[in-house]
Amino acid sequence: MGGSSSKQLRVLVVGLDNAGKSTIIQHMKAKEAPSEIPPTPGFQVEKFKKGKIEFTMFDMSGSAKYRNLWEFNYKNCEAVIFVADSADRIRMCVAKNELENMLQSPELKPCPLLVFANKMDITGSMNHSEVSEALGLAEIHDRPWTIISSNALTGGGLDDGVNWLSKQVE
Ligand SMILES: Nc1nc2c(ncn2[C@@H]2O[C@H](COP(=O)(O)OP(=O)(O)OP(=O)(O)O)[C@@H](O)[C@H]2O)c(=O)[nH]1
Ligand SMILES: [Mg+2]
Repeated sequence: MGGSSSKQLRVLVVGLDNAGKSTIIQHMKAKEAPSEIPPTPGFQVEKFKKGKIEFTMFDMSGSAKYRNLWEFNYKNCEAVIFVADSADRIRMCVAKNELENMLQSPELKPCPLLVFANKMDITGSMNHSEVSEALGLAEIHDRPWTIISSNALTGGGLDDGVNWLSKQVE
């Protein structure tokens, strides 16, 4: 009480359908393995506190028919989490295109970008440097970014991601 001021942070969470966005958010929120989550229709807003930060996460649907909703939150957000399915080699180029489109939008501020190379538990999945290369992250110069391998089922890597985001906005 009194003195411990908490900071609000609005985070846009995007990536292709089935990447694990909602599972990641549920795990961050509840600190336990989430039960099977259905595809997000449109988007959903989740709020929770971690350390000194009150996160508001805009959990966007990655489904092709809803991806046009992402841009309505570009103006509004102060950080972006892009979730890639490391096991989905075939659609990694689609993910790259969507990421590029987003980063080219003048509406999106030069806010921090956290990329999760999710589903690292799946045999044969790409490691984080392969995902980084496939997404062309090295070409991003207009904002702080990082890539972290994650497993949304066990929570592996999620705290590292939250800590990185928290540092960026301190
Ligand atoms: N093996 C494994 N499965 C995961 C992981 N993260 C999520 N999943 C599973 O992947 C599926 C999709 O997860 P969601 O969290 O619904 O994916 P989403 O990105 O929110 O998908 P949309 O809402 O459709 O855009 C679910 O069956 C999850 O249980 C992970 O790290 N490893
Ligand atoms: Mg979802």
